[in-house]
Amino acid sequence: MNKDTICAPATAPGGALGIIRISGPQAIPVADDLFHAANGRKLASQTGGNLTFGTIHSSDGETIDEVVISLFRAPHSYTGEDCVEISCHGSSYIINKVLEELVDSGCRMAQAGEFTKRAFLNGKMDLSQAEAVADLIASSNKTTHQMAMSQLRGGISSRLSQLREQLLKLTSLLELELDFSDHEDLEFADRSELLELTKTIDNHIARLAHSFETGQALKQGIPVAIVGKTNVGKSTLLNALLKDDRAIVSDIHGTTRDTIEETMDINGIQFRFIDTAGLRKTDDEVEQIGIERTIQKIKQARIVIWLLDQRPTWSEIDEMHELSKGKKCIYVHNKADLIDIHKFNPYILPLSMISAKTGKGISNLRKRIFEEAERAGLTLNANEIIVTNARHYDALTRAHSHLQRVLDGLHNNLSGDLLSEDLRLTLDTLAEITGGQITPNDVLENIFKHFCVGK
Ligand SMILES: Nc1nc2c(ncn2[C@@H]2O[C@H](COP(=O)(O)OP(=O)(O)OP(=O)(O)O)[C@@H](O)[C@H]2O)c(=O)[nH]1
Ligand SMILES: [Mg+2]
Repeated sequence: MNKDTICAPATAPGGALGIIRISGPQAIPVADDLFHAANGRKLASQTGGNLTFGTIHSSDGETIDEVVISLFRAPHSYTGEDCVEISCHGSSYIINKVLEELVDSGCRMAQAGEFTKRAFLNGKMDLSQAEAVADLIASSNKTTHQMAMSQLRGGISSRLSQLREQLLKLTSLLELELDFSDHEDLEFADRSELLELTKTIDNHIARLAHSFETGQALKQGIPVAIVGKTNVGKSTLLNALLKDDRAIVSDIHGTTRDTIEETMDINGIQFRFIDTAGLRKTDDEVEQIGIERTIQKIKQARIVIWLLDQRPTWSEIDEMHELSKGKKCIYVHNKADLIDIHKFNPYILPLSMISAKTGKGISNLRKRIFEEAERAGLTLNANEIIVTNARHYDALTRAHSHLQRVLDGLHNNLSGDLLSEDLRLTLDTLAEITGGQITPNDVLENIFKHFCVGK
């Protein structure tokens, strides 16, 4: 348990209101020292969940502000400790003055994340939920909000606890084999059964680890590269998609030298549009570096918009396919305003017509980009767990490799004690994600819970 009482501003400066948070054993008496309740009652005499209006005073008698105090009593608070939240006016003078008084009365300024750290240490949430709090605060669109909310509500934790149950079952089966191997009348689980169970668990872990790539794309914006020859209107298209004059547009071939990235929401999903240097043969060294970057960006993209302004040759079509193999591609013909559509000879590629300059076809293109993201599995399903945190991904990858060793061991008919060791490592590694601890007692309990010895 923490003995310190900590305090910190909980709101960003500049708003109409500011909230100062205090947590710890002295939170209530310290607040009582500064606060004069309008109803004359001390906070110490009140139950948790109460709001009290009054004034805050400095030790030298200055009235600092009129405030509302929210009182939370342990364990029914965010941190699990006694907590006080002072809602005052958002002036940085007021907030600093109140904090100064609190520190003079024995509080310590909280470190970054310390309230949430205490919530974890006091068992109010597990580690992955604590991390979700930071993600929730950072969320800027529907998807990142939804992912953080799912994690905060224990989405990952409950999936991990299902996997843990299955791993414990597997461990129990193996330990049973070890403990009673000299009892010839006892039957043990078939090794092929163990193999099947291990494979199922491993698939789940691998799938979770794999979802990290999607999680990253959703968090940072799904990368969409806009590529094509010079002067086809890539920068004009970027500007049209963003509804902003972001990139330089000119009729000089090779205007864009470096890549330009900008994010934008479509239907609550964040996309990262990347304008690139036009593809052409050039002796210009700088332009050549730009073109190499374009090729890199195609590789990193999930969706590639191939922009054209004239009919491509067969070899150009082959080249486009080759460069963007494995990507979701959208072929778009730009400068539709210059074409007489009745005389236009459509080409082999399935194609959208737009005019980046006049805006024609852009909203359809946006729709199409969203559909491609859906097709690539980059939109959220209600029950899907997506890993967005690198620490979780790291633990899942390590758990997967421990379990691979168990699988190899089962294939090679290794003894149960060697397999148990890797299983334990898998369990411990997964437990790192939620910050839980596995004790050998769990294994024992599980043996007697699931099996009846002597049957
Ligand atoms: N008529 C017409 N002109 C367009 C359209 N889109 C772009 N342009 C013009 O085409 C020229 C090239 O546009 P950019 O957007 O700079 O082309 P880019 O593909 O980025 O060119 P680079 O950066 O050199 O590779 C400019 O003069 C634009 O105004 C369009 O839809 N219709
Ligand atoms: Mg350009």
